[in-house]
Amino acid sequence: RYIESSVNTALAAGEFTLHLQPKLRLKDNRLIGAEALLRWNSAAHGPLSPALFIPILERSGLTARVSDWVLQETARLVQVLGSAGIELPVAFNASAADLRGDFSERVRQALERHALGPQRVEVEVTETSVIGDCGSAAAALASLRALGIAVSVDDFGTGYSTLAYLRAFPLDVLKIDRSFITGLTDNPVDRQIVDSVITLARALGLHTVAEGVETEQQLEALRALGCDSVQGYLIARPLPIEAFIAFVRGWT
Ligand code: G
Ligand code: G
Ligand code: MN
Ligand code: NA
Repeated sequence: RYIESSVNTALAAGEFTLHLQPKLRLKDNRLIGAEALLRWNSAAHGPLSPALFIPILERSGLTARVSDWVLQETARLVQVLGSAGIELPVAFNASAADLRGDFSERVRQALERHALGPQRVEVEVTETSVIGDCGSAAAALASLRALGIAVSVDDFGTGYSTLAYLRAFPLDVLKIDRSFITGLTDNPVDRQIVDSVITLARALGLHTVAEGVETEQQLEALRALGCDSVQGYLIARPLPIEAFIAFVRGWT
């Protein structure tokens, strides 16, 4: 309850920020984009994890203002990156409630307002976020893609109906959940799952991103399995914009 009442205050006080975590393409070792991850540095409670407060906001129907802020802030950060000579696309996370209504129109307007082409932002949706609302979620994703905006399915393999989602939703990128990457190098079952997911994604023409890559061994195993890109602490943690710019400049 306290969280609910403090959202508006927090937005006004600038307690929300987006940190950027880079994605690395394995075939040429180039950075291909970033994921924007929400941080709430609460004056009253210290840093709060989105894993904690997003579900609370969703349950109380309070996501709209925060989601709108995330969209505008993503567009602003893309502009800041552009001014620093960095043309990488930035993906933001969209939750279930975001996909209802005129989502693609709001994204289009944000791009227009910041004079950005559709290739500069991407949308990550979790499987669970579209459960129960297949028709309208699919329509929202289809109109995003019609605008030229790439759509990723996040946390792949953790929801239910995983495979049905690949059939129901128009997608560009499949992000393999971190829980499968953790066991990749010493659990044969995890390795087989990751192998199969990559093979499946390829057959469907989807780009694969492995999440939560923390070790060199995991990265090499993913390379051997034909994964396209990786994201995780091995490359970089989610970084404030200035640190992200410095990281990109230092990347060779
Ligand atoms: O960065 P971190 O591991 O704390 O994120 C925890 C969870 O919060 C992840 O599942 C992530 O997808 C989600 N998340 C992070 N930023 C956002 C956001 O801006 N919007 C939504 N809806 N979820 C987010
Ligand atoms: O659900 P989603 O994939 O959007 O959540 C990403 C979350 O995972 C973020 O909270 C981010 O901080 C976290 N994260 C990113 N890279 C790593 C990593 O290498 N290891 C761990 N444990 N968490 C990570
Ligand atoms: Mn994500
Ligand atoms: Na994820």
